[in-house]
Amino acid sequence: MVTLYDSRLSGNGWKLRLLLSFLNRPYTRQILNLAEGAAGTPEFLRLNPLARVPVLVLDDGTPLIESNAILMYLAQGTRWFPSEPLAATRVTQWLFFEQYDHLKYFARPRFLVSIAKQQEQYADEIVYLRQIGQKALVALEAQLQQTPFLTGPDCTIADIALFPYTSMAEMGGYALQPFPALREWIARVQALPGFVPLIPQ
Ligand SMILES: N[C@@H](CCC(=O)N[C@@H](CS)C(=O)NCC(=O)O)C(=O)O
Repeated sequence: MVTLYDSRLSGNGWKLRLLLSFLNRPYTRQILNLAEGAAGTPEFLRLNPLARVPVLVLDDGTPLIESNAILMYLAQGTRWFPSEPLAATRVTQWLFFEQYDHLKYFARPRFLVSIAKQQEQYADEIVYLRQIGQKALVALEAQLQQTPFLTGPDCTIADIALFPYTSMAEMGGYALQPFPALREWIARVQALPGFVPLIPQ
């Protein structure tokens, strides 16, 4: 069975727990306390020298890092990652978008505002991050005005990659009210069979 190294509130880990659940694939979850430096131990650094979660360790001990790469690995050969070249490229395009244009601009404000509660101390940085993140919301809304999911009628790992930090955007001070198609998409993903919340109930 695969082992997922995760933290309690990691949106990147949540991506993988969503896909594992949609695939109905059993796994063991190891929850690290990042605030206590659990990702910086010599044992963990052997799994990921970048000292970050998530890491997925395969049955034979091989560690996989980078959430979207792990999504691609797990979803290969399933309907969550189409194999036809153009469809696969459309999915991959959103995975790169998530890492370059999205992740930091949502994860960091969420952390500063709602987890570390350092909004005042980092006010300028938060304003800067939100200015860029806002463009990502506009891009997502434009696509979702046209298709129910990011690459068409079906949910793929593109949606799974973008879902966690977009759905938690308000924790970082973003307003989702002006983005109706995006809010409908969030509800659509939440309604999928096998959906799991960030914090399991
Ligand atoms: N690009 C990486 C980002 C992973 C990441 O930022 N993980 C966060 C938790 S969500 C982390 O471990 N942060 C601890 C740190 O950077 O010190 C991915 O998509 O997996």
